[in-house]
Amino acid sequence: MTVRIAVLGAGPSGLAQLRAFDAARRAGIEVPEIVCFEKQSDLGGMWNYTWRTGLDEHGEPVHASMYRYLWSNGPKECLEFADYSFEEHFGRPIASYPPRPVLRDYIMGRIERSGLRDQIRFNTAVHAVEYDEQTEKFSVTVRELEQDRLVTEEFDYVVVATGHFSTPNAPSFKGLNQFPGRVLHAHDFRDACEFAGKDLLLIGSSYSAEDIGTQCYKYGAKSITFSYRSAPMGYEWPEAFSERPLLERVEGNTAYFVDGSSCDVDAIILCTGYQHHFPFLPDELTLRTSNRLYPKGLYKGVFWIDNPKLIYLGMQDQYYTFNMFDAQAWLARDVILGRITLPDRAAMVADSEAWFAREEATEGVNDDIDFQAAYVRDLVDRTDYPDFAIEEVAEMFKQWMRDKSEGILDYRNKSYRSTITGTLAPLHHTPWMEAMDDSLEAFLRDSTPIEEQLGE
Ligand code: FAD
Ligand code: NA7
Repeated sequence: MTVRIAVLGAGPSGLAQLRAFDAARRAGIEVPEIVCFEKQSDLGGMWNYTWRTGLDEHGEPVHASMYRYLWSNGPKECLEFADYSFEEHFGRPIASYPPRPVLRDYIMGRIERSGLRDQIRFNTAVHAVEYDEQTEKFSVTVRELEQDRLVTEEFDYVVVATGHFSTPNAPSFKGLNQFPGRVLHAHDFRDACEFAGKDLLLIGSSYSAEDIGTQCYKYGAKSITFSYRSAPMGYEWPEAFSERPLLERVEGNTAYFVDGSSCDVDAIILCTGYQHHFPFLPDELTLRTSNRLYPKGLYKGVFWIDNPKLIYLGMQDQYYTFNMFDAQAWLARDVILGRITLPDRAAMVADSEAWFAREEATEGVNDDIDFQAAYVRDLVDRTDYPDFAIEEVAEMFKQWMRDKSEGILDYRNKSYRSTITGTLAPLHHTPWMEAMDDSLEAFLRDSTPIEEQLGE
């Protein structure tokens, strides 16, 4: 009987799993049958843009949290696939901070060139996964959205790659029901132009708050007030920005903060993060975690210890992204192929707890970066995923943090050197604050293909 694997989700993590098996197949190894279920109509996961919010045309929750004019918030050199460089994809060196459509093109390109699209069933939402102890198989029930019918199939392994930045964590605050302006979560934010000329209040002090705040300012918002629960971001903000402690209540359009200060605002955006949410999984298979670098219950951050035939990809908080998902997928592949044997349960628990404790002991962002680098190194050293300069990338992340401290509106104008090709990225033709067009065509304008550079 052929071994069957269900991959849930065709975002960067699920696609990494397809690519990992394809690499083995190309090396002459017999690989199992893989079916990837994706509820969207295309691959790319979070990197697909849609105007939709709430429920989609089939009544499924809209996955997208990305918005118009989103540019990479870290250097592309830190997320570059070790087996497929940006230069290979675009045929030219490109600047370090591409907008969303450029990164989407890159993610999709690797899959299209490998011809793996056929393994994905689009418009197919996973609704239930069950495990039968007797047969040792999973039954996966999906809704084929266009036909509106439920279908159940059996699999030996399930890879959960459904992402964890889609289901909002949306706390409430006193007075929001009466607030006269718009209140939304970052998940539903789509177009900064909507807020031109407005005074905005953003709750939260992490990536979404920082990026949506700076973006709204770029597209004409009058003022941005951030409200933090634990600590301010602490950047040297231009005059239109301010940071205040936690929102206490809203009366009319006046926001009151716990330090007694107040300000008038036109709209409120909850940038309060996301929940790990797996409504299709039974209790005993569900990962429950906050957004952290080492979620509990997973061996090597991937295998569900209570049933390692269930694999989770990309469930960590992320400095490393695409290349970390690859490293995870290659390890999952090798365990499924029997090239690597998992240790017994006690050893998996001990290993996972040691990593968890190590994360608990980190102090500050540089430690966190080193922690994730060590984790990725641990994965990469176990498989034939092309080794890449993981520790050099960690230093790049630290430089990125310093660049942000020096200029939160300017850091995207910097250049980094690819550890894969050795190329120093060219400067972009337009500083980020003035680059209003986020299309692929606008981004690639003025860049020179490699053949022309070589005079061919
Ligand atoms: P996702 O990309 O979320 O893909 C999950 C897939 O699973 C989706 O296609 C979804 O439709 C599908 N799915 C979900 N539920 C079901 C179901 N029940 N049935 C079938 N299919 C399902 N990372 C960076 O590296 N750089 C950045 O600049 C960056 N910016 C970001 C900005 C925002 C606003 C957000 C939200 C995230 C950002 N990220 C960034 C992180 C980003 O999430 C990762 O880069 C990456 O998309 C994670 O890949 P994934 O495959 O794990 O999850
Ligand atoms: P994060 O990084 O998980 O951050 C969530 C933020 O929300 C963080 O500042 C939290 O404060 C804050 N938060 C959470 N709950 C509350 C409540 N109840 N009240 C006030 N503040 C709260 O999520 P992001 O959306 O910023 O980033 C996720 C991804 O999206 C990331 O990869 C980006 O690239 C895009 P805390 O600091 O915990 O006190």
